[in-house]
Amino acid sequence: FVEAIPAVRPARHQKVEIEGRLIAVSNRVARPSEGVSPGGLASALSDALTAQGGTWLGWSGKTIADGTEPDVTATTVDDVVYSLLDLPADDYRGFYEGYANAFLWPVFHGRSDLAVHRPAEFRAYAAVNRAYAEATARIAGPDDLVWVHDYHFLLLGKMLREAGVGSTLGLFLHIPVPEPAAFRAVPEARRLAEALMHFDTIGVQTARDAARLAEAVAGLGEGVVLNRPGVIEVRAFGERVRIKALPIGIDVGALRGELYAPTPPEVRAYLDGLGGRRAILGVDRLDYSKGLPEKLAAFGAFLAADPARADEVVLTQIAPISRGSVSAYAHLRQEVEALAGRINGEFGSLSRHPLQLLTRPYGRRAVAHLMAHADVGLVTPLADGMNLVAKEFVAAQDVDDPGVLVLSRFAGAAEAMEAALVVDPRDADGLASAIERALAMPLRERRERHRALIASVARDDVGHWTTQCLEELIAAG
Ligand code: ADQ
Repeated sequence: FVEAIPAVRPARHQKVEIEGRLIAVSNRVARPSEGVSPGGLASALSDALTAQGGTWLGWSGKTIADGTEPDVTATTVDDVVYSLLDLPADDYRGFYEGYANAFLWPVFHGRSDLAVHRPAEFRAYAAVNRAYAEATARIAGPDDLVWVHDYHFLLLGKMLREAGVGSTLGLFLHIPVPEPAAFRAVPEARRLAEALMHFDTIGVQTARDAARLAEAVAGLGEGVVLNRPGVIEVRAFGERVRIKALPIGIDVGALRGELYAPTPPEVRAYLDGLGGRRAILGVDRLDYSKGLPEKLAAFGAFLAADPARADEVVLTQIAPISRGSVSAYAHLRQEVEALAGRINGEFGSLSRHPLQLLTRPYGRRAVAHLMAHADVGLVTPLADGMNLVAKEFVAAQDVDDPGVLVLSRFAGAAEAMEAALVVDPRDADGLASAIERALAMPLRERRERHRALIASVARDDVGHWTTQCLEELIAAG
């Protein structure tokens, strides 16, 4: 059926003319030599850098003895310099597992109740940001564009200026922005807000995030918010910054390319084993922001409404364990496994289980084929910057006989995907009804909804995103 897929323009980044070089900064770096097929962000950055030439600065994956000076090693592949930092083990742990993932991540995802704040971890976060600032200062020239990624580097703008970097500085925040009150409650809120003001431009996923960030930062600095068409300007702490919604997209061509390859044997065996049952699919990292307990509870409610359905459908939930060393994730795993066991215990039979929970990772090809053959995709986060799985699910569908996307209104993706069945995942009965509606949806309606969705997913793809981000950096300079 892949023949029925419409032609899409390649998502590869189109080169943008810049005077200097592009310097991308992110925690993780994907080098071509590693031979891995990286996820969305890494391949987007890789494409942009390959087209533009430039430097990618990030962590080497290695830690060094505590108290040692961070070490930078540079290697060049084609036109891209990979500048990789070895960081002291304690600093890295406090920065990454600590302040970034056990504190900022929950706060920014509206889960301040799960946030663990330890002053020493903030000091480690600042030390790692400082190490990145110094490494960047050694390579950045005045005409270069420095493009920083994500919540790991909220202090970097100010530190780069203090290290004498005169380049244009941009931050892209991949995660959602919390309500201003939650931002203000962060012990270091003023310091973070002031540091953010030293970027020239900040990209976020949605218009809502842009408005929230502007309000939070301006509020903390007793500044002003100026709404201009498509961009917000904040003046505070004696600085000015542009904040703009630049929704990230996927590489539609690469995803579809996976569908031309033979179906992986494990997926083939699974499809053969369905035996006429309808397939519902979930693909998420095992993260409390992804709404997994809510999704499973709603599936339980869907089965409880008519237990005979347990023989007619199967929900396959792929949820590889992530950040296992952060305690909230260990609890979540127990909760999700217990719920899955309960649902299968209650509604399963000697021969069939209505729910398959798989906590090991699957490759991109297997996931693409699972998506292509699913009748319903369930993407139900409680908070999510964008959620690329929603876009991938749409891109993987057969245009003549597409599956239905059920999408949480709390995913950034929902801002441009109104043709999905948009739900509030906290409402178990509402979500159960959406599953029912998706399974019963007539072909004509499925096609109409899919046509609207694929049009926006293909138009606002990852190449469009990188080009827009670079144009915004140039405009802000
Ligand atoms: P993530 O929270 O990791 O990313 P998401 O955007 O859904 O979330 O996924 C990123 C990639 O990982 C996708 O390509 C997806 O296919 C893949 N992936 C997710 N779960 C998988 C699984 N179980 N098995 C195999 N592959 C899986 C952060 C933000 C998001 C934002 C992205 C990009 O949290 O909101 O969309 O960055 O900006």
